[in-house]
Amino acid sequence: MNKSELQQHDREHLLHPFTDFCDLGKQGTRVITSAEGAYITDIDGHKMLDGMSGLWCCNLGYSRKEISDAIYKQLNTLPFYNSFFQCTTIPSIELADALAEVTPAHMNNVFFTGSGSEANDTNLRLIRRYWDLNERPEKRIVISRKNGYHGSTIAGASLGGMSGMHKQFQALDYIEHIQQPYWFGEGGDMSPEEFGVYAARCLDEKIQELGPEKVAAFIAEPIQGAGGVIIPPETYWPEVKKVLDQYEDILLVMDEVIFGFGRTGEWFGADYYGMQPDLMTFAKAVTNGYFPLGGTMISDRVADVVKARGGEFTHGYTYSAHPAACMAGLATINILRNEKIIENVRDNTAPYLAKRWAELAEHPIVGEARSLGLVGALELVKDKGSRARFDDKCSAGGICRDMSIRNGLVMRATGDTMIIAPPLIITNAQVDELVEKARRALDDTAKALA
Ligand code: PXG
Repeated sequence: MNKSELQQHDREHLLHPFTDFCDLGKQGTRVITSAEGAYITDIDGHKMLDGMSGLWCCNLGYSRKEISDAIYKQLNTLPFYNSFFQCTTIPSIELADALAEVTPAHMNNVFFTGSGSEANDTNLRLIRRYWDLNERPEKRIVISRKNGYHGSTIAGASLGGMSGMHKQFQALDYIEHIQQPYWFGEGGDMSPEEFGVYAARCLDEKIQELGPEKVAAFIAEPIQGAGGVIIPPETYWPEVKKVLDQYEDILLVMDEVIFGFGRTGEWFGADYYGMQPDLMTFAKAVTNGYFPLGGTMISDRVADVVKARGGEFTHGYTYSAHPAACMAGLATINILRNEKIIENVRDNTAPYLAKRWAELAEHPIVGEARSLGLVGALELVKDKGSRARFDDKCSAGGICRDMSIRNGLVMRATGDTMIIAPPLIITNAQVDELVEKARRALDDTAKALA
């Protein structure tokens, strides 16, 4: 099939995620056909620097044969066996071991799933099981944040605080959403430090309002990814820690689906912020995006209860601990360790990106340029002083995304916030390329909006 035939068949038979089907039908899909290192190429031969690592997952880029070979070899040895009914497979045991080593010291058990959404469903099941076994059945409510993202199953979307999603389904009634730590958008006249404390105190306020005896857990991404790379003010996580320490019996779930496996320059966001979560969701980069796998890491505190007290945990998925997925995970962790990828992000690429990305703040339509580790965001504004946007429809973001792709850089728009999360293997020369292409996209956007 040629390009227009492919687009026609795509239109006729394929429903895409998070997509306006009418719009897509009119524009036609971009057909991506190959990829190498940090670059993807479409069917017209247009090569682009992938500033989004696929979908926040191909952290080692697209050319890691060690990972695809590991999958292939496993598929030819034992392509599938389940981990139900007292069965196990060697890759799943080895990956569980490796995860216990690379995750925080107090986390030594894993429950495997097929995705991040499923892992958050698993978290809800584990939280309930934990409090039931502790004879605290009244602890049912999970607190989450507005504009957080925790997946697209009913549980994941209920935990998430995306208003557009909530309009299209009926959310679980035991989840409560609080203020997000988005200083640029919602901080008003407060300093970032004041606002960080304020947003964390909203957790305490909500706990008090609901009654601490009813609150089972608080779930949050270390940094919001899909919500627009919202890097909390430095005061936020220390204050959240203070709030939770005050109660002791509210579980902390950190959703590391985007920030796990090195994106901050530490193995996990929890390491970066010095937090000790009770449960930690992962997916995406655990297999470098080459094979679907997710899971939740379980702290000893929770594992000691759910494992030791007995009784069946009536939960699991066919593809929990899929052997080929586990081999992909092992190969990924081996590369991260052997090539000191995360150390290089921390000591080299992240500081370099921080310096170069900050230069974009001087651009006339940029109200803020922020970055941490290997993520970055640009807030597009009409007026820097008042932070006023161009319009209510977020057209600036859409234009800038299209201009960026035309200039050979995949940069995403969430509303009028432009975001990047390039592969961890990006070189400093490629960071220069990324910043220059982003700058050109900003120039073109400013011209188009003028
Ligand atoms: N938690 C977080 C923090 C995520 O970012 C999930 C859970 C769900 O994972 P699965 O594997 O079920 O998709 C995610 C996924 C975007 C975008 O537009 C982000 C995600 C997925 C799709 C699109 O940035 N994150």
